Amino acid sequence: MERIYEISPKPLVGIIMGSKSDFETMQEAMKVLEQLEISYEASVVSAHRTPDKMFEYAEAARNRGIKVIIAGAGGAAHLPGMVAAKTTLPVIGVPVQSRALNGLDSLLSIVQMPGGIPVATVAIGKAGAKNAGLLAASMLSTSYQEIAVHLENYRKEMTDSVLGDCDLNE
Ligand code: RP5
Repeated sequence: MERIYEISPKPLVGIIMGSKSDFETMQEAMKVLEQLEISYEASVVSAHRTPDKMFEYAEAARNRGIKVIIAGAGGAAHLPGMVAAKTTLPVIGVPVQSRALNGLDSLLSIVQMPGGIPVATVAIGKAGAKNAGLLAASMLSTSYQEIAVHLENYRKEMTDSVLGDCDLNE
């Protein structure tokens, strides 16, 4: 498996994406995990181009200590759903904004899962990737108190910053 980025020997979050071309989008998830001091790894794993690696990744993830998988893909975006089919870890799907159909194809490919195999699907593009990182943090915060504290602080800083922008009369 091509490993393109890893910040911890024991990552809690596994970020996978269908192509290197998804990196710019998926970086938003990485940035927020770094801000919250959550260990992660990131790799390119393609449902269509490297299907065996996809299955190996999904099957091994839980035993390697991964708690949440964030999977981003564009177009015929089968990666999140197929990974979810091979693991009972929570899978968050990020629809990458495709060139041909602006990401609507990615969104529908990821969100319309059959009953029985859930994928928590976020918005198309960078906002979705950022929220995928935050959602992974929320999931982890139920078991890791320090992550709950970091999330509270993140939310407070965001609120304070928006409140600071509210008075346009100054
Ligand atoms: C998908 O096809 C990838 O997730 C990517 O979003 C899209 C295009 O891939 P490239 O042709 O840029 O490698 O599998």
